[in-house]
Amino acid sequence: MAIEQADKDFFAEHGFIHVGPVLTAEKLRAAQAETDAIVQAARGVEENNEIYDLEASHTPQAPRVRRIKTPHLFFPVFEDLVRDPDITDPVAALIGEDIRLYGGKINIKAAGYGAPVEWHQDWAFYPHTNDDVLTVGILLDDMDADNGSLGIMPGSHKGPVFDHHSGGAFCGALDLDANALDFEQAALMGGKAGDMLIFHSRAVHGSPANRSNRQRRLLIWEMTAADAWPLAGLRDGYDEFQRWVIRGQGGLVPRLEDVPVRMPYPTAVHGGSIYENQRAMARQYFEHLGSAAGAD
Ligand SMILES: O=C(O)CCC(=O)C(=O)O
Repeated sequence: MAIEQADKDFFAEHGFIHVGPVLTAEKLRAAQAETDAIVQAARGVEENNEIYDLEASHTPQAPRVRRIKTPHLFFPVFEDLVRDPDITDPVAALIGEDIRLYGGKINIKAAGYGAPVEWHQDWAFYPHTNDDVLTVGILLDDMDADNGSLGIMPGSHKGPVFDHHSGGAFCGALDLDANALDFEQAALMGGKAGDMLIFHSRAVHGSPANRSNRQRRLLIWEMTAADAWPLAGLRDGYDEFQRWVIRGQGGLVPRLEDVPVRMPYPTAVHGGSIYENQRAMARQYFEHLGSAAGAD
């Protein structure tokens, strides 16, 4: 899908764009089948590990997976998709030819209970030296208001980094009492399986639990300009940082811009994933259906 100037203007103004289909039917089926197989393999898994983030109601006998972490590190189908030009071309149109993958994940909202993600800015987790930091979402299922659509606050990427702390520690979610945003204004990002969405990492976004009888799986790539360096340091070390230049060239000269920054410290009380981090937030916006006790 070619990105036109009108798309760039829309992105600059609103902080997101719906790119349209980027996966062929064959690639979509392969990604869906691999995701199903990974979820099946969670049978017997006792607790969160380097691959799985599990719903609070998960048991080894009845697996409930809420996220597959860094699928590109473990599963070739997903490593191939990281570098697929059908995916990186629209990204290059927005942030240039030199692109680094910062991270990746597959968020799974299972039918009937799949967990919400509370309102947040990705940039609050990983501020960089410049603004060319994007979140790229590839729908593995049709997504609509019923099965847990992602909502994005239009224009919020142009505003501040909001406070994502609770009780003095980072909690990965906007403090609803400190930040009076009208989330009714959020744009609901629907689409078809195989479509791609892109939003700026400072765009405020979140999504409700899945009450429908259809699962909603979203493959997410965090992509940055190769000269954007993470201000909190190289999480996985220098070699790994440079290994994930997925298009064009890396280098040793960060590009510095006057960007709003708030550091994600002290670290979250509950570590391991955004779902865990957000357990510590003072007041939740979305209803959590995921555990027998009714709290995710
Ligand atoms: O899966 C979703 O709807 C939200 C994803 C997200 O914001 C995240 O994982 O950081």
